[in-house]
Amino acid sequence: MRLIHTADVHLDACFAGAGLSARAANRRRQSLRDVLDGIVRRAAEWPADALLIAGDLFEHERVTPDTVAFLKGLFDSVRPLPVIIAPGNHDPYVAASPYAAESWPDNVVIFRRPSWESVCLCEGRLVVHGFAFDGYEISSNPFGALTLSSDAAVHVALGHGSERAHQPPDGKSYAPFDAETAFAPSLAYFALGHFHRLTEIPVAAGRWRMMYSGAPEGHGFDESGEHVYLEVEIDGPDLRIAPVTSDRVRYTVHMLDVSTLASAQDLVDNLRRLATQIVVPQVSRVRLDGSCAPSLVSDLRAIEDALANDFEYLAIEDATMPTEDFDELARDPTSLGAFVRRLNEEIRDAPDPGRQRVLERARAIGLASHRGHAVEIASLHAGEGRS
Ligand SMILES: [Mn+2]
Repeated sequence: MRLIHTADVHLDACFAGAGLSARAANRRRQSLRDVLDGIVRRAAEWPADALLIAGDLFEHERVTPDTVAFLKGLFDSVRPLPVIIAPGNHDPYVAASPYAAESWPDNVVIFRRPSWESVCLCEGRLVVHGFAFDGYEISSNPFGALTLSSDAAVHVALGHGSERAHQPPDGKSYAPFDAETAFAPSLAYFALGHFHRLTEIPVAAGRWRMMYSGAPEGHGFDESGEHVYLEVEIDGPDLRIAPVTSDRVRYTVHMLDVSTLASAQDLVDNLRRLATQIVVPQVSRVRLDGSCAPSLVSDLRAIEDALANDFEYLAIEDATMPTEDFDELARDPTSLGAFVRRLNEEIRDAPDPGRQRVLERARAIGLASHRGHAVEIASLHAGEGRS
């Protein structure tokens, strides 16, 4: 028996949280459609015996009529492949949901209640058990209440919820459950949605497995790295699960020390190398640190524009410290110029490297204090002391 398991596509997601521009968000929403399209086509070509979608296919509050038309057309195009949907907390089965209000192709099965229902497929050789969120909070939690008949069929469960031991500490839990209580004898596979990263929930010895496929493409910088869907093969007592890369865009966060770069061209070259590190286009946040000439980072928006073809989206954050031209400052016809000139001479004539470091710090602190910047005296002692 072959299954494809995906979840948490979040069609029509907003992307405001990732700080993207309206243009970038439009491109990201299209990418989510393209990713789902690829998974559904793969299910038809492999071919899978069923496509399982474990909730959060779209966002109820934002889903457009056109996205509903897209889904209907997509699912219709792979008939008679069964498409089984267990609505989650973002796409609950409520009266106003397109799940309830629209008619769907006859190969689409949508669970409607917060209690277990079953659908028999493949002339009764495959039974998929699932439930639906009936609101943003589920009215009754069905985990632990699954009972199966013991017969020759392959039994698979499909649902959306938070396994307690793997719940991210800052996340709100929905339909919480413990892995062991979710088990039912003769269950082969539990296809879960809600956690956006691929996660296997370890279960006690037996021939069943419990997986979160994760979202097939990330939705923000907190979902960086590769995303997949799962190809599951159940062959008698054998169960094989293959994660397949599905994301067409990947969120990445980089740090780049600019201290050794001579010009903005070096910065561009370094950013281009980051862009080619992985094969899929990146939605990247790059933080620059170290020290450099102010001219190197004076127009980062221009660099973002210049690299529009290298990155899906690029946001450069400047955390650099400016390096100073002390010879230039020494020519300044002010008391600051006189101060720098004097320190430059003392540094040049310093009797040893230790004394030279102290004088360099004194010059940096004097300059910072002249400009009204906060001066961290502790760093003077820390740098000098024990050498
Ligand atoms: Mn989700």
